[in-house]
Amino acid sequence: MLKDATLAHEAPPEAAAGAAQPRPDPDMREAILAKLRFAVGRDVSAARDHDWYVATALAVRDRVVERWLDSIARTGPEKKHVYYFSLEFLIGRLFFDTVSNLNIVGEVRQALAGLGVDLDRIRAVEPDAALGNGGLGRLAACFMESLATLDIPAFGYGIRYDYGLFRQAIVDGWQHEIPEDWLSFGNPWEFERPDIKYLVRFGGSVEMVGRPDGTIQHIWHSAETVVAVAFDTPMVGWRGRRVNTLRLWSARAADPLVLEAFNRGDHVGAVADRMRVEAISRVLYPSDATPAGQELRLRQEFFFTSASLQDLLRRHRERHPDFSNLPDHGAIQLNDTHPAIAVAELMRLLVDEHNVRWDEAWRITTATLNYTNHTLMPEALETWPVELMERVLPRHIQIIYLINFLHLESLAKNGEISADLVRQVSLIDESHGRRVRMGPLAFIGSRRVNGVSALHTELMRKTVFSDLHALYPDRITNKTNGITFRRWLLEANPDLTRLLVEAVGPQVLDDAEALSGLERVVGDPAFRDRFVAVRRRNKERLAQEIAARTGVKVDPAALFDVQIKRIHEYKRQHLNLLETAALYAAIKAEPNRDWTPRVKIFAGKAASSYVVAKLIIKLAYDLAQVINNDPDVRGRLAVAFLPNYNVSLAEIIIPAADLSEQISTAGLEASGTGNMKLALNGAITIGTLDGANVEIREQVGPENITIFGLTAPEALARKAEPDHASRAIAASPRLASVLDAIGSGAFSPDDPGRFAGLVGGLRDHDPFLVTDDFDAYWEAQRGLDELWHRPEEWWRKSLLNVARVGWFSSDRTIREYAEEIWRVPVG
Ligand code: T68
Repeated sequence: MLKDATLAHEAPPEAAAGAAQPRPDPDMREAILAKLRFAVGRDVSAARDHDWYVATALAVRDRVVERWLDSIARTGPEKKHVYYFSLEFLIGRLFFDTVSNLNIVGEVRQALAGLGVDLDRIRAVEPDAALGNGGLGRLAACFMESLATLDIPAFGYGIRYDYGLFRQAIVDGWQHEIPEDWLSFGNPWEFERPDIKYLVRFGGSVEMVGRPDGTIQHIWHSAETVVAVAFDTPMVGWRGRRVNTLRLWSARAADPLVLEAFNRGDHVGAVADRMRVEAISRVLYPSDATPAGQELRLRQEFFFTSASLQDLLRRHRERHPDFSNLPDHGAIQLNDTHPAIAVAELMRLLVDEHNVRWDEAWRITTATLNYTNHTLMPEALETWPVELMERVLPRHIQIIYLINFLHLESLAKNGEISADLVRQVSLIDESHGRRVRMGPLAFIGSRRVNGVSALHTELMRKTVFSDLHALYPDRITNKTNGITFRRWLLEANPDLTRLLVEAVGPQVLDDAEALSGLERVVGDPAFRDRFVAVRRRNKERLAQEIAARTGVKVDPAALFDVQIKRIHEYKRQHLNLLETAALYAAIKAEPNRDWTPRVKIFAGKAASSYVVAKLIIKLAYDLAQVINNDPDVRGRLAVAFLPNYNVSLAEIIIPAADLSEQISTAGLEASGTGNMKLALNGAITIGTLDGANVEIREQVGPENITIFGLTAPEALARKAEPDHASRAIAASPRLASVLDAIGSGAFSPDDPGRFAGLVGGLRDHDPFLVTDDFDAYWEAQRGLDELWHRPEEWWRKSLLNVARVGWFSSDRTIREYAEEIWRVPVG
C-alpha cells in the first residue's frame, strides 16, 4: 500500500535541481549482486526483500566507509573533537538517510530496478533503530547528522541496547508493550570493534594510602568488573561531506563462563554473573520525563560514561604528554543529567588513575564538560540515594562530597551564606532522605549549561537553577533546538522538496534559510495549487496507512488534525480529547451546520508504568469507537489512534498534517521539536506559548499560528489557586457537560466507571490546567474551522510557515553550539 504512494515519487529531489539524471551505474549493480552472493549468501533467484535490503545496504556502506576513513584521515590529531554523550539516540532507519545524503538515490533506485527490485519496498524492511524515548533521543540523532554536515569532527557516545523502545500494540484500546528485537536480523550499519574495550568497575570499597609527600592516594577495590565493547556506526553528513562515528557500548562479562562451576554441574550458576553484567546493555529504559530510579539505570549511566571517558582520554594520551590541554582538543556535551556522573568519573580518572593534582583536574573537567537541560519538572530531575551511590560507586560519592565541600566553601569565601542558600545549592538533597542531585552536579562541573528554547532557558535562570545562576551568571546559555531538514523535509517529503527546488532554486537543499525565497510565490495561485496537490497525495498516503493500521477510513479532503508525541499529562492529549468529545456533541446537536470535516489523528507511546497515560490512550480509542461508528457525524469527524509511533511513522504523518497540536501546559515543554517538523511541512500550529512555540510565533508571524491559553507565569499563578478547576468548570457549561459525559461512561458503556478517576482528577486538582485552558482551546479550534473554509487564506498561512521556519534547522543550532559552547570551527 505504501508502495503505490511512494512510487509516485520516482524522480529524486536532485533531478528537479537541474542536475543530470543519474545514469545506471554498472558498479552499483555489480556491488549489490556481489554482496547478495558473498555477504548474504543467496542467489538472485532465491533472494527475498530482506536479502536485497542487506545486500544493497552493504554495497552502499562500502561507499560510506571510504568517506569515513577519509574523514578520519584528514582530521588531523590536533583538531578539536566534539563528544556527544547521550543515553539515547533515536535514529530511526538509516538506509534511505544514507543513500539520500550520499546523493545516490537515483543510482541505487536504477540499479535495483534493473534487477527487478523496488527501492521503496526494500527500504521499508529495515527496522527502526529506536534507541531513545522521544525528543531528547531524536535531538541527539539530528545533532549527529548536522555535526557531520557542518564538517565538525565528532563522536556520539551511548549504549548499544539489544532491545530498543518497546513496540506498542493496541488491544481493545489498551497499550501492550512488546520487546523491540531490532537486531534479530543483524545490523548492516554497525562495526563491532572487539579490540576497543574498557573495563568499567562497580562496588567494593576504597582504601586510603598516605604517600611520602603527605598526600593521600585512593585505591578503589571494586567488587565487579564489566567489559565495554565498542560498536561503531558511521553517521553521514549531507552530500557525504563528512562521516563521523556513533560509538555505542555493549556490556560483556569479563569472565563469561565460570568453568569451575560448570564442571561442578552448576550450569546456571556458571553463566549467572554474565547475565547480570550483560543486563546493563540489554534494554532502553522506556520512561521519558520521569527518571527510572533503579540501580540498573545508574549502572547504565556509569557504564557508558566511564567507557566513553576512558576512550577519549586514551586517544588524547596517545598524542599528548599530559591532560593539561584536553579542553583545547575536546568538548564534551552531556545530554541531560544521564551522563552527569562524568563530572566525578573524569575527576577520578585524572586524579586517581593519572595522578593529576585535584585543582588541575578540576580546571580540566570544568573546561571540558557542558550540560544540556531538557526539563524543569521537579519530578523529572534526577537524584540518586546516597546509600545507593555508596554501594555502587563508592569512590565517586567521596569525590562528589569533596566537590560539594569545595563548592560550598567557595561560597563562604565570597561572603556570608545562609543555611537556606546551602540547602538550595548543595549537591546533596537532605529533604527526601539523602540524595545526590545530578542537575546541580552537572551544572557545577560544566563550562556552559544550556536550555533548549528561549523560554525554557529563561525559566532555568529564574526557577530550578536560580541560585546557581546567581553564583555563576555567565554559565547558562540558550541553544534553541533544531531538526535536520534532510530527514524531515528532503527524505520524508520528496514531492514538496521538488516543488521547493523549482520555486526557490537548488540552494534550498543546502541552506534552510533559502526557504524564505518562497515568500515570492505564496500569492501565486498556480503554485499554491501545486502545493495543495502535493499535500493531497501525502494525505492519501496517510489515509491508507490509517486504514491499514486501524481499519478507520478517513477522507483525505478533511482537515488532518495531528497530535503525535509521547503520551503525557503535561502534553495534554486529554485536552484535545475533551475538545473532540465536545465537538462530537456539538455536531450531533446541530447536524445541519456547515461543520469543517476533521480527522483527529493521535499517535504516541505511554511509559509502561504510567497508568494515567495508558488510560488516555484508551479514552482516544473509546472516543474513536463511538464517533467513527455514528452515522450522524460521518464525514465531519473521525478519530484515529495510530499504534506504534516511531520515527518511520512520523515520516508518513508529518507531511500530511494540516494542523499541529502543541498544547502543553505553558512552562512545561522545554522546547518541542515535532512542532518544528510539522510547521516545516506546512502544518499550521495550534499551541500554547510554551517551549519553542514562542520562537515559532516570532519566526512565522503571530497571524500564521494559533496561540491560546495561559502563559507560563499565568499558569504558575493559576495552579496555586486551590479551586481553579472547579471555577473553570462552573464557568463553562460545555466543559461541564463533556466531563459529565466521559465521567459517567457515555463513551465506555462496557465499563461506565472507566474514566471516573481521570475526570475526578481534573475536577479536583487538574495540575496541568486542562480545565482552565479548555474554553480558550475550543474557541481557537473554531477559529481554525472557519479558516479552513477560506482555503486561499489557509494555504497562504501554511506556505508562510514553510517559508519562515528555516531558522529551526539543526545546522543553525549546531553552529551556535560550535561557536559559543564548544569553540570548534565550522566547516
Ligand atoms: C524532551 N525531553 C523535552 N526527555 O520534553 C522536549 N527524560 O521539550 C525537548 O524538545 C526535547 O527533550 C529535546 O530537547 C525528553 O525527551 C526524555 O526523553 C527523557 C528520557 C529519560 C529520562 C528523562
